[in-house]
Amino acid sequence: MNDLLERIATCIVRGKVEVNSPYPPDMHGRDGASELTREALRKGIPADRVLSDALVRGMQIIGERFSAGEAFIPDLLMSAKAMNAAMAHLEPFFQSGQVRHKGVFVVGTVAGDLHDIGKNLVAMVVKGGGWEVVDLGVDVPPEKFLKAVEEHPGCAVGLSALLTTTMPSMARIVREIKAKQPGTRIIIGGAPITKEYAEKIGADAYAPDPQGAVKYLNMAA
Ligand code: B1M
Repeated sequence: MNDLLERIATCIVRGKVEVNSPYPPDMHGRDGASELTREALRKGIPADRVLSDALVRGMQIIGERFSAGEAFIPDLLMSAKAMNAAMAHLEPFFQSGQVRHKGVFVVGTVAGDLHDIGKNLVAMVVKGGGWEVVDLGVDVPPEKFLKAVEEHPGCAVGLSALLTTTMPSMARIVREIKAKQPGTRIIIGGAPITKEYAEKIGADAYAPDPQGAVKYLNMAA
């Protein structure tokens, strides 16, 4: 593992956002996720490698610590803040520079669910894949998805869920969109989601990661 990527992952795990961040006190004055990500990109480390080997890896580690009772909600929030600061530097690297869009992709995290990092990554990579992205945010109810689908005829929809408890809300959104706009293609994803679950609730596709979402959208465009 590249030392720089390891240091970025540590900043994500510890919630060290940038050099001036006072938290965590023992990392005071040291570069944070923001500066180190910029440095990695400047040194030519590919953006997708920074994403998977440093940022996503860091979030996985803090998630495991949370499961083990060794980290708590404030720690997760600081990690999310560090992740967002780093992601801001990656965004330009995922832009395709295309002017003509392949279509509109409406994306959101389903009702009851506040996790937005995975959804933001999907939005960023799909946008880079040449799609216009309409991001509805988090905790999005069925009616808000339906309104967006009506406003963007022919769009594809992406639903993200991170909690087993919000998976039923995903099923409800799929049911309501398919009842009112049957031609709408819906792709779902998120840590607890599987291909079998997508089939069960009548979604058109499951993507394990943002690249899978782009692949499906381009195939069906
Ligand atoms: Co929460 N949380 N959380 N959390 N959190 C998890 C998901 C959890 C697995 C942690 C754990 O127990 N180990 C657990 C869920 C357990 C379960 O349901 N089985 C959990 C819990 C329990 C909770 C709370 C209930 C905790 C509490 O309050 N007691 C609470 C719920 C709040 C709510 O949503 N109503 C809660 C809150 C939070 C924070 C707000 C503190 C924070 C979120 C901050 C934010 O998003 N802005 C948070 C975090 C950070 C996590 C973990 C640690 C990290 C999630 C993350 O960002 N991962 C997470 C543990 C973990 O995942 N290891 C956890 C990085 C991200 C890049 O991955 O989102 O999976 P992910 O996205 C991936 C793929 O899944 C995929 O692409 C992405 C890139 O590869 N993908 C798609 C995602 N969406 C897609 C859509 C697609 C295609 C692919 O197509 C449309």
